[in-house]
Amino acid sequence: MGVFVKSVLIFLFLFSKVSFSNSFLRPELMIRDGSLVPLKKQKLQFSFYEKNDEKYTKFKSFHMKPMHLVVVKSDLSYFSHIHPYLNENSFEININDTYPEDFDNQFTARVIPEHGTYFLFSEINTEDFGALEFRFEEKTSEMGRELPLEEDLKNENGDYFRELDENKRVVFQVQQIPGCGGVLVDFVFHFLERNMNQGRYEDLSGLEPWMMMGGHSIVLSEAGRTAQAKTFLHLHADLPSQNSQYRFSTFNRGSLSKGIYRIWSQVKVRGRILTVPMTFKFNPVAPLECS
Ligand SMILES: [Cu+2]
Repeated sequence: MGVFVKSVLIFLFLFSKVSFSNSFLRPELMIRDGSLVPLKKQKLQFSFYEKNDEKYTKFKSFHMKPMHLVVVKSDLSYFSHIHPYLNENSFEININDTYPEDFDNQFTARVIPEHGTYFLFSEINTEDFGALEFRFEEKTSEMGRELPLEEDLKNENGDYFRELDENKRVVFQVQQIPGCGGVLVDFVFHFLERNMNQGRYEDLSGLEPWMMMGGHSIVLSEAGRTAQAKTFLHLHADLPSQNSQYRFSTFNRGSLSKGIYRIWSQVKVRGRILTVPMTFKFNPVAPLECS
């Protein structure tokens, strides 16, 4: 690349306004054009620096990717889970662009669909510090609308459900098993399909693993006005062996408090990724009293 082109590119990149360091590395997010523009193809570039300001280089991939990046609008109305590529020790990806050759980057086309504030949660794996998570906040040039989070509907059994199309639906439950020092919380997605002959709903068939796991999910709290203040969980489920019920588990030591949450589950079925959001009320139960 010529020196002139390079300096123009450097000029076009501006530093992120809000990012959150952890005690190991300082992150830097550069956005082509300086700030996010709805539906415009833009390159995001993430770099990480050590305390002495040297660029960190010892990355390892996990779940088959060098970086997992979740981008949500601040009102949690939009979600995408994408995978920047490692290039000269920075992680790069074009958002609002398509990667037809990369199945795992099919959600890059509509990362910033409209004006507003966006939260970026990036996860990397390092040789020295293990897996690390970094959060960023970016705004487009206009405020954008903020939609309230509406709890999903419940069926006659009191379980949340969502129709995916006229023949597929998901039933969602939160189960809690008290333990010593915390509570095992299972987020259970049961995927069902209508049997055309009998009319009733049965287990969905054709489940496949995606990125080495049965299913992937992201949990975010309604509470917290900033990316840093939100509760963020990235959970995985095994591929169901008997039925089509995915169980995303976490041991709650207090990070999940009473409130409204949104979870997005992503599973691969018959060659396609199904992304299913659910908005639910969470009421934590008390852990066991253990001596
Ligand atoms: Cu990922």
